[in-house]
Amino acid sequence: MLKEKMVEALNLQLNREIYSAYLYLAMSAHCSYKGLTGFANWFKVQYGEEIEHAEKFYSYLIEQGARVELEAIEKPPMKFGEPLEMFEKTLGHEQFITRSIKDLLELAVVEKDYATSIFLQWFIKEQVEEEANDNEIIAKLKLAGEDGAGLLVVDSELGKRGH
Ligand code: OFO
Repeated sequence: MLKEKMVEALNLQLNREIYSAYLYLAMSAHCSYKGLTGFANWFKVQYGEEIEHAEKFYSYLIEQGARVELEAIEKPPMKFGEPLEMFEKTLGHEQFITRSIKDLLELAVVEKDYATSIFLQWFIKEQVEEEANDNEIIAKLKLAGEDGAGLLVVDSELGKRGH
């Protein structure tokens, strides 16, 4: 059985994952509006991944017979600027999520909650991957610079990201 402190922290993370999904859906809509269909695709796939992350927390709480408490989801911004700025914001958000997962793991270790520690390992690895993907795209966008043709090459590459 999970301790109350842990149930609260896991529910908070569930909310943060849903917010991540919401944020990336808003970014996808913004890119579609600007005609950047490849970027829109990338963020839409990311939205789906975040829903999966949220569902992992949801299922873990259910499996442990713990309370699921769905809190309000914060409204994401509507304006994001140019693609480079968007990916810098994305990286910043993922760094925040990484810290949040690490805090959860620290709590699990302090509480000697071995099951939750093991459950969180997947997220620790996933965050390394997410930050690496964002850094890679940021590097490409920096190379493209102000060059519209370069931006379209990155857009077409991101359009290939599958579900
Ligand atoms: Fe983007 O990894 Fe979940 O939030």
